[in-house]
Amino acid sequence: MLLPRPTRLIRAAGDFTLTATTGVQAPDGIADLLRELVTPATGLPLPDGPAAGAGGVISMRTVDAAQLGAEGYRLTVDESGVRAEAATEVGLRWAVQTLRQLLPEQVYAAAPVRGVPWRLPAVQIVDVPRYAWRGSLLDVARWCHPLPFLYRYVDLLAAHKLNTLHLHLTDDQGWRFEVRRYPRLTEVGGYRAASPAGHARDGRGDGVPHGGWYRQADLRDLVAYAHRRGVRVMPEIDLPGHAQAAIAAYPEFGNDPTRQLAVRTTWGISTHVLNLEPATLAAVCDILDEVVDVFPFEYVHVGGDEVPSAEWAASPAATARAVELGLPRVADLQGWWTGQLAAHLAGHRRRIAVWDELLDRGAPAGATVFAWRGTDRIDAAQAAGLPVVAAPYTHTYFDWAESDDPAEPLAIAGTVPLETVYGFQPGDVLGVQGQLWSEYLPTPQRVLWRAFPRLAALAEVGWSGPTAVDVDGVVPTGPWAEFRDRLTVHLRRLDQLGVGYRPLD
Ligand code: TNX
Repeated sequence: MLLPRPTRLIRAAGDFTLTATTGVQAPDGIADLLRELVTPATGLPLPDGPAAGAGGVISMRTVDAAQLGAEGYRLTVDESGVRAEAATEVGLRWAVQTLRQLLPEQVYAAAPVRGVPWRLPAVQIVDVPRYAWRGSLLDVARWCHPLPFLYRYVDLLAAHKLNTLHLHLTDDQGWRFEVRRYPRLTEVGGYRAASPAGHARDGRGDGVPHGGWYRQADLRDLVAYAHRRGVRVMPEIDLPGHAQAAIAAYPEFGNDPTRQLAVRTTWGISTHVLNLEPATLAAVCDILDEVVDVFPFEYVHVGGDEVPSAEWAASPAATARAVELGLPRVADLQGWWTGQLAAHLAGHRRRIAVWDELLDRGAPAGATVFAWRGTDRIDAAQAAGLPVVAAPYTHTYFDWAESDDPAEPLAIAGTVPLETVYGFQPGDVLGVQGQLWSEYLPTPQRVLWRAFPRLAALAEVGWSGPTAVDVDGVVPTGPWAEFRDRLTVHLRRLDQLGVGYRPLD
């Protein structure tokens, strides 16, 4: 009952039970991960090396196996023990997660559970993901979720073989990334006076200040922790719109340096955007230098969604620049400006990721497009010859309600039902990503309620693809029914982890 469903699984006769004398032979990082994930609940020491007694061995190693790709693995359990092979350590990390799912669900408990035989069914698994990018966006700008929750969230991604955490670190309502060179970004931009009470369309404020931000050193530790689990962290600095917090901190970044804006206290889109002057571009490049220093991942997301161009149209400097560059519309300055960021980041050997609005404003060559405004934006990105991550709101916006039941907690909009997520067919893309914009997700509890089980369905879309196969010898009655049965079992794992997910209908 694995989730996501493996490429191939054959159930063999017999089983293997982990005991106090079961040993581990694996690269250090893999053996450590196995113990981190299995020892707390089982109490088993899983010492290095062949077992002292007759406890059998868990052997995991990298081999020359190009067909397994960057993340695939083979896993065999028989009566003598466990063998896993992969071409990379990342593949072995996913094998560890599969091993954990093969154990009784109590293995997910945080404290020792007695009286459970830690029995693994004999199986032969070959498992290779369908998509290289399997992501989850967490918006920590609208609400600054506590650092320990980010660790927990990384664990949950890894448990679903999701390999990318997209951290949306800045927005109109808050700047959460410490920048040494521009300390006011967090000192001022990290705090707002109030937030909407109820739905933003009702126009009421709660009068309660909110703020917070992450230290670079803490983010570095988070990145290292995620790395040990096979999860890459992609930072997003949303530019040049959704940047009112930055303009509140440094009015000279805005289009009217004499105007002191506040960090935005309502949701929606600010009309205030960065100016396109060389000094501001240089400052943004300085900021990005600190970003790449903290986040080693190849991709840096520079936003670009929902950028109103009215301030540029009203700015003599911006309109003159558009003319000088031969751009037909002042809005096209965004494409040019983002190209400057791409060139700067290329100097750090980084690629940029952008929201699909850039397709309409001259997306820089080589940018990876995050298609969110419907599935036709996936086609648009492909028509432009750019790599695309499928993130359409119709299938992957988990901040939307799951049903139109009036008992649903307040959501930004509705609905993205679980079955719709599972039925998503992204096509020939780099990968898929689920979005948790946090306007209406003020607490970790609410994030998890909205994330699960939809993120589990998306994990399967990203890893397994849409074809139903015969798993565990059970012939599925249909892909959805088969998934639902497996999900029911999987939810018991989430129960052990204390994840307050939305119950199935
Ligand atoms: C649009 S999706 C936004 C976000 C909001 C989200 C709410 C995207 C690239 N921009 O700023 O949080 O809608 O669903």
